[in-house]
Amino acid sequence: MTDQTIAAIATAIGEAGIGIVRLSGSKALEIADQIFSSRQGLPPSSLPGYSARYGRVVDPETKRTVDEAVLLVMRAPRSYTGEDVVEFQCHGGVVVVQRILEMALRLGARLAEPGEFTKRAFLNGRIDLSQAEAVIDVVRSRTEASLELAVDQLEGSLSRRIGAIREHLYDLVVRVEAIIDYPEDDIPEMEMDEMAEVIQAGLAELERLLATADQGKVLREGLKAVITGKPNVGKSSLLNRLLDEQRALVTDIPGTTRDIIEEVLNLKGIPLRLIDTAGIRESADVVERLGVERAVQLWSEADLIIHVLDGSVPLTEEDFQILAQTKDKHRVVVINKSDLPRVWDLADLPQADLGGAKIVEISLLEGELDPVVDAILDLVMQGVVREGTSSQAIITRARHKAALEQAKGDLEQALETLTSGLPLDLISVGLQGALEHLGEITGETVRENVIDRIFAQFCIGK
Ligand SMILES: Nc1nc2c(ncn2[C@@H]2O[C@H](COP(=O)(O)OP(=O)(O)OP(=O)(O)O)[C@@H](O)[C@H]2O)c(=O)[nH]1
Ligand SMILES: [Mg+2]
Repeated sequence: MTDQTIAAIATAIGEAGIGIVRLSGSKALEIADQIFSSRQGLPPSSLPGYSARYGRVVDPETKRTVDEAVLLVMRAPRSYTGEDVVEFQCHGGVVVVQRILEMALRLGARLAEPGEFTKRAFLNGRIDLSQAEAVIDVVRSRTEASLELAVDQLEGSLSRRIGAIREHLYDLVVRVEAIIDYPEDDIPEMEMDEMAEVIQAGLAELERLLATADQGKVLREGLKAVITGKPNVGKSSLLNRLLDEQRALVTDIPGTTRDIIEEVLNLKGIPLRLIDTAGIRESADVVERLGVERAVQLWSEADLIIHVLDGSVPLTEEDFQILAQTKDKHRVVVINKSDLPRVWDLADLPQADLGGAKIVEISLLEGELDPVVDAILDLVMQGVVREGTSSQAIITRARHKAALEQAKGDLEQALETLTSGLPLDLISVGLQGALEHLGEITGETVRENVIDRIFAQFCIGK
């Protein structure tokens, strides 16, 4: 464990009501003593944990006051990181927080890495790894549903579920090892049945958790909805209408949108990552061609494709191509410009390429948007968000899903070994494997580089 004291600006840089500089480590109070002078003249190091004092931050070199501030003191081990922590709450200005940080660094602290405060909380056993991951999910939540999920996980909903499975498996390992140690005793039939039951129960629990993974991913990361279609059909108009703002340029010149435009929309609690793209066509223009290439690439990454067609102009090869190439995707087909005379109808579309697409006809210029929103929600609800959120743990991360799948494989192997009467050592190997993989979720058995990667996603000061 490191005894370096770290410091960082914990609030967003910019003008604000207050700005916070945070220090954590054995020297935090000593540093505070040198730069903070409280109204009553008590040095911070004399204060008990969980106290706040009003005073001035003074540069020890120039003796000049940098700002007025409130100092918070939290003492080890009862602090966020488990170490001594002090926070300077000063006026929120870019220079003020910067100056306080610089003084702390000058006096022996080092600049914190992204997520290092939370990493210390994990390393000091204040929270487990799944809870640390939830911290960043709370910060990044875009909708109430994703926030609720993150807070549940932060409070240990997943940790408890995983912990319970591990406990049962651990008991089983102990039993198996005991039998291996006394091989002369015959294993009673009942014992075997009981062991199989424990493994089966573990498997069922893993399956229950895994079944929530699709829903969890959508709630945490949002659903990637790509708006596509040939030029000038109204893709950018759709984006603007959904966002209720003039986000993308709309003109009657085909080929207006060239770059990818991405915005997040909260659709009844589900974060929808809406992506407007260049209209699909062969183009001699290099910039436009790059835009089209990126648009086509996005089809494969999309959770949902919104294909816009123009009902007022004849169908073209591009329309057919897009329909054919996106037919394996969840799709909403929007037939736009219903305020103008229609020159083709549904029967003209290749039925084989329509698949399960939801088809809506609207006018983005003057019609209601509800049919499109309902169609998107319909797909989302039936496809991914089956049960709605509940207080039970939901798997939100690919990392957790992968670990659960591996644990499941291990348990299946253990069960097979047991039922086919193979040596008990092999069962033990399977059980140990499952324990290890489950431990990766909570962090008991995780590798250093995985930990580093997780905390690297955090912001500095968290
Ligand atoms: N009459 C009518 N015009 C529409 C409707 N929706 C969009 N438009 C017009 O169609 C033109 C193209 O709209 P955009 O939203 O820019 O189309 P786009 O698909 O993004 O076009 P590109 O970016 O060039 O691929 C604009 O002049 C819009 O005002 C509609 O429902 N009815
Ligand atoms: Mg456009």
